[in-house]
Amino acid sequence: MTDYKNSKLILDTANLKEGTMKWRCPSNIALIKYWGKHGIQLPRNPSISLTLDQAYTETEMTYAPKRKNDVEIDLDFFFEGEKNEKFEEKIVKFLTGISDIFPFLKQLHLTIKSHNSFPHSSGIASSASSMGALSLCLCSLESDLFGTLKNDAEFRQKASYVSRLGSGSACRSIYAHAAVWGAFGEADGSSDLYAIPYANHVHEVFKSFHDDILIVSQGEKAVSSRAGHALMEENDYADPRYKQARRRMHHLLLAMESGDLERFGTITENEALTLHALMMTSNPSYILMKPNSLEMINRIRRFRKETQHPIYFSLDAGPNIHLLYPDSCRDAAKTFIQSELLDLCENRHWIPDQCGQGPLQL
Ligand code: 2P0
Repeated sequence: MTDYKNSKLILDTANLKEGTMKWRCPSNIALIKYWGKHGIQLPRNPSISLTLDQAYTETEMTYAPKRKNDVEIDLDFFFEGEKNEKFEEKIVKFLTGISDIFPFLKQLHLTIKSHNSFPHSSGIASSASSMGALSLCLCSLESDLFGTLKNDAEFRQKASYVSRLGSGSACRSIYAHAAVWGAFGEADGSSDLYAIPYANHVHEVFKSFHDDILIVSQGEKAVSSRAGHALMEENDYADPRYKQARRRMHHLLLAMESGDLERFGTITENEALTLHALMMTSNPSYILMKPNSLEMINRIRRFRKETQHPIYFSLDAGPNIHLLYPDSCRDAAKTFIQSELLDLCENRHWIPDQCGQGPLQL
């Protein structure tokens, strides 16, 4: 089993110079959903996602010798240009938890500045992009200070592993276009510990696939994903759900390999609704979709039936609708959004996005 604990990564701080690293990491949309976990973000079932492009976090990390010796992790954290104590506390906890992987973190003063390309309160999951960007900075830091992780595959695998410890879905954001996370016999090299790149196994049509995010509500979610995952432990449908996810994974991987959009879309929509059905059947039960989410779903299905355009939807753990379609439907989708969906969006707000190249070092 991969274990990244490494007590040798200790610095000679007498000769340490300041340095900075910066990464942009996009968010991702799961097609087969990760919902239910054990241990430290170990998934109950495998998942596959498309990596987005325009919805991203940029994180800059500056290091210098430690200044405060009375704390384990000496960190100043700025979010959207302002010192943010709440996030700082969370990140200190995360960094403390991974200090057996990066023991040198206890020898440094870190300044981290982070911002999102999308409004913080837009209801878009930011944990995937923010944990991805932070983990990439940490691996770059190790690489710079110790000359390790020079091989790209090795670098990304460690970044994916570390980001999973922060937020499960983040581990899939490390790779361009598509990623699989969770041990699954049909995906060679897949693991519960980190995601693997999957772009080489999917049809070209998915490399320019669109995912426009229609903002139904920007409010904070009533139940966090962390709490939602935990409720799966007592959900009566949990076991059949995990079996179903594996069956759907099998069919979706085949559909994505061959470019069968109808099969892709049917499975993707069923998965999105299953995720929300699991929330509704949790105890206590909860509902994150809004009336306008359902109205959009009805309009998307009606539009597809009338026009035969392969335009489908997905949902994250929230009320917003992800509109998924191939680049060939770009014009039809834009007209459809403007004429039928924008009036259902909060303040007519939407984020055009698409499948992208994955993280970028800046
Ligand atoms: C996913 N989601 O596969 C699923 C489906 C949202 C919908 O994983 O507790 O923030 O940090 O591992 O990754 C969102 O939950 O949860 C999520 P943690 P995370 O993308």
